[in-house]
Amino acid sequence: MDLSKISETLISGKSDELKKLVEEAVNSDANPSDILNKGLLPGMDAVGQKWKAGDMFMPEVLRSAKAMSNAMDYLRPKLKDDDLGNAGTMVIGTVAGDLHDIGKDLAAMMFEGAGYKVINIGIDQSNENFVNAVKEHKPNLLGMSALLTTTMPRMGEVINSLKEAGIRDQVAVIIGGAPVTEEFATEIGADLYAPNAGTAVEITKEYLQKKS
Ligand code: B1M
Repeated sequence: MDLSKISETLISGKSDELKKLVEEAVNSDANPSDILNKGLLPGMDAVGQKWKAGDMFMPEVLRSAKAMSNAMDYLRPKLKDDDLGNAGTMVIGTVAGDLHDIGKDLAAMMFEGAGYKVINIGIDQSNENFVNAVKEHKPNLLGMSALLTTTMPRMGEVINSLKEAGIRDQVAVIIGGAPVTEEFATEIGADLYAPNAGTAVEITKEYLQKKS
């Protein structure tokens, strides 16, 4: 089966059609790992590039991200454990007191689309929950999102808690959300700041490559 059709359908955001194509590919004995790596991931990569270039807008990106997520719900059980997570493991959540999840979920889907195994711990997560998730899942990347100026300080607190737990060095920390800035990220000791989910994936890749 021509897996580029899967990429194209993902870019166009046609969720039902995409799921049908992925099902057809699985039934025609295509390797699930190839469906992911040669169909879905290049499609999501192209979405990120087009968005950055201004050739796609937020509603279209969200449609593609939803289509990716639906296709992944079907494909995930068929993948071997090491198919997902080639790029690393990420824990992501929205900080305590903050219920906004649209940007965080978009970032989570973009990271999953880029080959990360993503553990999305959800909204309104206490500092302790972030630290416990890092201890439990041992990710190489921790993502935090905050949309309120009143909840942004939780991000610095989580970083301090990671230090206190002696695990700060084990994980790169990326933060984002509308009120968050590069200056704030530097101030609280985060490794990375991204103004949007596409950039987040890109700068993380560069950062982790440099580190390894
Ligand atoms: Co709220 N809200 N909200 N809200 N809300 C804002 C954030 C606000 C700016 C609106 C305003 O007043 N103009 C304002 C915050 C003001 C401030 O603190 N500076 C605000 C407020 C005040 C509130 C309440 C307090 C309102 C009230 O009840 N009085 C309340 C707080 C609830 C709480 O959290 N405790 C509240 C509630 C809500 C809803 C529940 C109604 C709803 C959230 C629904 C949901 O998320 N499921 C909501 C919404 C929708 C918004 C706005 C309108 C849109 C946010 C959004 O989803 N944008 C927002 C106004 C705005 O931002 N224009 C607003 C789309 C999304 C894709 O963008 O999340 O910024 P965003 O994500 C971007 C980047 O920031 C980045 O990537 C994404 C794009 O690619 N990014 C990351 C985000 N996380 C990242 C993580 C990364 C990397 C990049 O790496 C880990």
